[in-house]
Amino acid sequence: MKPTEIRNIAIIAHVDHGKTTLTDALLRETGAEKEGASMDSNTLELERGITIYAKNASLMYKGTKINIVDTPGHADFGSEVERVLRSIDSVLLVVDAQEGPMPQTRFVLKKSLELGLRPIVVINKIDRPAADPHRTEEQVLDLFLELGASDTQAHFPIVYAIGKQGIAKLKLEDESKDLSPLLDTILSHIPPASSQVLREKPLLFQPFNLGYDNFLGRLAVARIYEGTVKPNMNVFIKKPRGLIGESLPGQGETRTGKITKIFSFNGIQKVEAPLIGAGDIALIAGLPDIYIGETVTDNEGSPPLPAIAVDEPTIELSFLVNNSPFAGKEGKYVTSRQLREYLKREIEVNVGLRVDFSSTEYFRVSGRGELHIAILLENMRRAGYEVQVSQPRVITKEENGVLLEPFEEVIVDTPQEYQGIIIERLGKRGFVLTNMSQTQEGVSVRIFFEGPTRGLLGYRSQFVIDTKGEGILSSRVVGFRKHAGEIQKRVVGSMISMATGKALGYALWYLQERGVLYIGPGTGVYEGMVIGNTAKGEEMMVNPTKGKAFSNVRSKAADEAIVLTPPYTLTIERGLEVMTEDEFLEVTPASVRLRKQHLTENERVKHRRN
Ligand SMILES: Nc1nc2c(ncn2[C@@H]2O[C@H](COP(=O)(O)OP(=O)(O)OP(=O)(O)O)[C@@H](O)[C@H]2O)c(=O)[nH]1
Ligand SMILES: [Mg+2]
Repeated sequence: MKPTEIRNIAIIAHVDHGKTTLTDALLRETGAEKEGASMDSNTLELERGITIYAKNASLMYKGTKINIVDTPGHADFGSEVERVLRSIDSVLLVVDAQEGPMPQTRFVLKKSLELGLRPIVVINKIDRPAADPHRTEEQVLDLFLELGASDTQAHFPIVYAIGKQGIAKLKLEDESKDLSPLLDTILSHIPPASSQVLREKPLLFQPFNLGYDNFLGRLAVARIYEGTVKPNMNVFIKKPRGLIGESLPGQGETRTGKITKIFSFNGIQKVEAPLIGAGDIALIAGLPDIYIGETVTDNEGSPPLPAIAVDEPTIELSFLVNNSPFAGKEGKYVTSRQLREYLKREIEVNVGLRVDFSSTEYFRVSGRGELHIAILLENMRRAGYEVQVSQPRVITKEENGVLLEPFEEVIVDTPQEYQGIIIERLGKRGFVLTNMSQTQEGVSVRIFFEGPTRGLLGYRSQFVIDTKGEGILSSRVVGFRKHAGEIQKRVVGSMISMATGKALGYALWYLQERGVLYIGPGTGVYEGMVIGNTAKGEEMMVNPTKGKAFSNVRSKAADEAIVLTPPYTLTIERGLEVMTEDEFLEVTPASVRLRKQHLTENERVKHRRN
């Protein structure tokens, strides 16, 4: 039997521009998956409507196998995308026809161009009311040129699409009922990945992702560059050499291993295979300590492939054993050893994440942004863990005696009336306006800023309030720059419980006048727990458990007059945003609580004095 031809692509874009919807539609149209199946299969992904992990799928079209990697668009997960790009032959660069290129569009395109890939541009969502495919196209071309695209790269094919309806066309005026124009472009534009010559070489692959199977353990996801992989093969595993100027631990070292089972993708399922040849993407079991970027070969003499670069973390915080008065009540895993084991496992698959295990009191965790950390915590609590974390801080470093900190590019789309307050607030937080344009004459604007990540921490919820939920803010780290000096943030004070017990409606009704509450009636509270914030910025000791004083004459009318505003319930992300330096966020399977590090007023006073 003649092996099938293969094409390997990744689908890349800014967050929400429609990658997953388009991938799902491609799988459906070619019969690879049924109605209702989605690449966003993880529970957190389904709940949040965003892609968190890069995932593989495959489909058959006109006798050719097309492997597709759907990638996350959120900037915090940028390193997921980078790794994938090394192992595919081209990308579908999806751009929302209404929004145009956004920060993450630039980032993923830049990485693709640097790797010499020749993208196919998909102008998507052309059905949106304010879609402007021509303008978007011009902006995309400008972006290619600005990023130094070569001549061949800048002559990219364009496909217009409505991913949601499963429609693609080569010209806007074309009639189309399906995605075949896009599929045909993939076949004609992307070089075949497989060949007889490649298949006959010694085995060579490099994992770009890791998976896990309850029975088989760790799985390597890899493009087979050369040769053919089979079950029960003995292989050599080589650690990568560092990038230029970098030295990696154990670089160039070789160890041996034995592959047990191999799988390829069929739709979104993995299917066991007797052999997988060069050009295809495979899941490989049997190498328990395999890591991203290592080279696997059956030819001891072949040199390791270059390492896969991963961006540096930008924020850090401490993870501690939960020692709140409610510790151990809601979680299954609460000890330091259990936290350590979880984090050890996590850093193996979560590539943008780093953990310093050297302290006995806490684990120092660094990541690519607040969402990156929030997802980690969310996964931990769902797995039954309890943990406490400190306020996230940006990572600074010194180069040639100059203090540097991470900077971000921010793009805001907002109704025009809110531009003043946004510019003012971001200005105070160290952000400089770099560009501004009308997106709809007299109605909405797009504003570009640059400033320190530090200034952005805690700003997003303010932004939602300031724009009445109508603004869109996106950002991405552009690198480490000279420290921006002191910045002004609005300080909110904490409302601290001085009692332990259950919060009562009557007490909350009284307290809600003084600030925003994080809890509702019936919530268990302890001394030192933060139950809300105070608008004026001062700290306030309160007693949320206090009932109404008894009086001889009970007045029914007065009891019924209690009307409580719905609380601003803390999620992990909200908690990370509102917390201050002297607080911990307590995360358990059932609750997210904010607390003072020192629970009693006495201890706090003592601590402040030192
Ligand atoms: N109007 C319109 N909406 C679309 C189209 N395609 C997708 N959407 C919507 O856009 C939103 C985001 O779609 P996704 O496919 O999840 O976007 P994504 O690029 O995968 O997002 P991330 O993976 O989080 O970066 C969803 O609400 C889709 O229903 C389209 O062609 N037209
Ligand atoms: Mg997605």
